[in-house]
Amino acid sequence: MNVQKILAELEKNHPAQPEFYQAVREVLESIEEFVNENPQYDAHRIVERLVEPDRLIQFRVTWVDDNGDINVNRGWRVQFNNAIGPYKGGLRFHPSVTLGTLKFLGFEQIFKNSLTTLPMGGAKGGSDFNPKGKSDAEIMRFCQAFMQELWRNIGPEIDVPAGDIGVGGREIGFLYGMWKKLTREHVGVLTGKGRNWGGSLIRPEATGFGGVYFAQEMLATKGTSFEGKVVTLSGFGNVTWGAALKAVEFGAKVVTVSGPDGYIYDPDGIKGDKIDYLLELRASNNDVVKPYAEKYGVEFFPGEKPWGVKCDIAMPCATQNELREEDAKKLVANGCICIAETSNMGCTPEAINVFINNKVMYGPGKAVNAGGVAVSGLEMSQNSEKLSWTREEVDAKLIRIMKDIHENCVKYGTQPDGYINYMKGANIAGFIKVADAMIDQGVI
Ligand code: 2IT
Repeated sequence: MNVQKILAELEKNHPAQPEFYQAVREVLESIEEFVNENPQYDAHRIVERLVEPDRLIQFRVTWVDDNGDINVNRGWRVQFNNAIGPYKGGLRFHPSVTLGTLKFLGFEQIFKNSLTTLPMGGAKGGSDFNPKGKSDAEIMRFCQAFMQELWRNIGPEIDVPAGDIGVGGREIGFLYGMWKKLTREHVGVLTGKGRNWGGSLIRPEATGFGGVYFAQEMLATKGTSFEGKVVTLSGFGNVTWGAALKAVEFGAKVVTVSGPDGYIYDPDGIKGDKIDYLLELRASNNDVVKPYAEKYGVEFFPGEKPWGVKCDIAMPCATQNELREEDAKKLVANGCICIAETSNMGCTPEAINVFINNKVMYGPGKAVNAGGVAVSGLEMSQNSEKLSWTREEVDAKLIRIMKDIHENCVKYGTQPDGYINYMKGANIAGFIKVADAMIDQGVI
């Protein structure tokens, strides 16, 4: 496999999508040696086929705001690869979303979903709609307009969207309502549904819980745990909330959360009511964390990220490329032992190099945050058998899945000196299952 040639072709064929190139480059560089040792993959042109999405769907979303004005947004669904199961992946509503963003996320999702051990292909979708400052009624009308286009392209055995940034339980409800009205079916076409109409217990917490379970496995390789550790988190949404709950339950002290406006530092630890308050912040549609500082009398650092705060464990839980080289250097200098990337591609390639060169444990998003989509997969299973499992049952399965992902990363990522390169391990393990399925299914 000629990585440089494939990347050059990719840039030519998919102009101006730097996040997509970044995600592809990381995977190709990680799997290069493995692919060259296993010539069947090149013989079937697996990598060239894998970097090209199966299908891109783009549509206009037209909706009316509370003033009666007409608004126009773009909507997309990238159906990337369904070799191992129906397309599966979240929807992101954020003004920064472009087709390139969704291609990077869809590409990552292929490997992540493969790692979960469940039968799910990779997809992603969303819109450049900005939920900030919108009323609930505006959000509902937007979701309805979005689904009026998307519904033809999805289905419980075709493509099963879920939430991501800007899409939580409320939005999934509005999207599902319109799907149901248009199709007259009540089936498991979206995940992250409400508990009383087909949703799974633990799905809201799953990404954060899974991230902490994975980090716990990483720490165990060094004979340590969350007990008594200081943890910095970024973000303040669903993922951050779940991670904070579980890290505190495991005996850690969580000292930061952040938003686009800056970060807050709470030296007493974010626990109990303070964690629940994050849900209120998210529901307010304001996209800021400063009110936390005002409510609990702690310091707010406008425009800054939390990576300069001394910690043992750092868990980026917000958005892509939010942890850069200079942040990574600060974390290493401050003695951080574990970076568990709970967001998608939260660290830049330069930051990852700093961790790997310093032999600091770094878990990549596609492994660490796979608990979210894994419990989505369990929601699909429950919908198919028309049963709902107990909290204990879902949690036990999530723990098993995160342990399996960790074992797979160790299997393919352990270096001769014993350092575990989780990025390499996750990319190779995720690749094998999809690539072998593609070979089995012929040239399609
Ligand atoms: O990035 C992700 O894995 C998600 N946003 C969750 C996807 C899903 O289908 O639950």
